[in-house]
Amino acid sequence: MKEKLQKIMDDALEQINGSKELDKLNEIRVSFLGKKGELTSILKSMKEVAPEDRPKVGQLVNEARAVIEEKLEEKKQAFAKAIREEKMKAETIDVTLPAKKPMVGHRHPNTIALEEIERIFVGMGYEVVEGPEVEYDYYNFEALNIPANHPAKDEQDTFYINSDILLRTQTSSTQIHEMEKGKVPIRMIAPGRVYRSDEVDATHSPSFHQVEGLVIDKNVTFADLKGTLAEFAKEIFGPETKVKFRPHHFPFTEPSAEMDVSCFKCGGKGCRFCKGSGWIEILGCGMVHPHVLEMSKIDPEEYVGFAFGVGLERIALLKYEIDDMRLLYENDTRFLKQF
Ligand code: 2NM
Repeated sequence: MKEKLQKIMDDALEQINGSKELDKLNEIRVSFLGKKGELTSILKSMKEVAPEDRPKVGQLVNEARAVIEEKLEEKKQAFAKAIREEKMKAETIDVTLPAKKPMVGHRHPNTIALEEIERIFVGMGYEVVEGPEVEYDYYNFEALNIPANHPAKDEQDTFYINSDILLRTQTSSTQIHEMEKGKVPIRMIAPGRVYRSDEVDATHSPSFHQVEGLVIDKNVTFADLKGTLAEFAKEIFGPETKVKFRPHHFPFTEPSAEMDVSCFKCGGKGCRFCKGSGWIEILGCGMVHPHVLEMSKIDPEEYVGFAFGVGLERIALLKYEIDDMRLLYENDTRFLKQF
């Protein structure tokens, strides 16, 4: 019996040592230690062993089992180690390779232009005030002296939510709210998104951005307006920039004007950029209409004001020489990463 056991053990160890893969180890385990395995069958034939020898034989079988199990485990660890080492070799990392550059975000040209405009006016003592994009007809039109029959009120031009509520077409509505608060003097700019029912093309979009400015105080004059906007133009387009005011009409200002800046490409000589004229139109402005002040409970006998409105996209397009407004809305990172 002892020799038989020794033989089984030798066989097992030989097979274990000679095995080349993990699966083979399992087969060996089953054939020696499994239910129908060789060692197990010795235990089953114990009845043929003399009773007094049974404890001894049992002990020997258990010892043999322990040795085989230990060897199996050892071999299994050796396989695992070899597999790991092979994997490490295959997956080596070249730590000297340059790292991939992470994508870095950029400010949108609109944002850059807005921050610049805000910086200029905050520097002159203006407050930045935001207001709602969904407005009452009153704040968007009536309080701005825009009569009921004005073409801007047409459904062709304005997005109405109902007969009384709409998407603001200008940010002056925010200035009406500010005037109604009754705190004068006022020096503010109102930047924000506005909506007009326009077809999309290179210079139009149904939603764009405006910055409107308002100053209300005693003894404010058209000269203050001109000086302020001339300074603004120099800051935005460079110190050589000249400005020119042309008479215009807005219902909410009287007198009203449009301001042109000398072309910053050709310095005023005339080029493709300014379409040969030497001037580029950039904003509308004027002295706040007394009726507008009155409706917002500001006494036009005591207070005067000037106001202006500038398109943010227009400034961004000019400043960065972008020729199609749609580029500002598509969020193509190849475009945006230039700024
Ligand atoms: C413009 C042109 C001229 C303007 C007027 C007002 C207010 F609220 F005071 F009446 N805010 N903004 C104004 C004046 C806007 O945009 C082209």
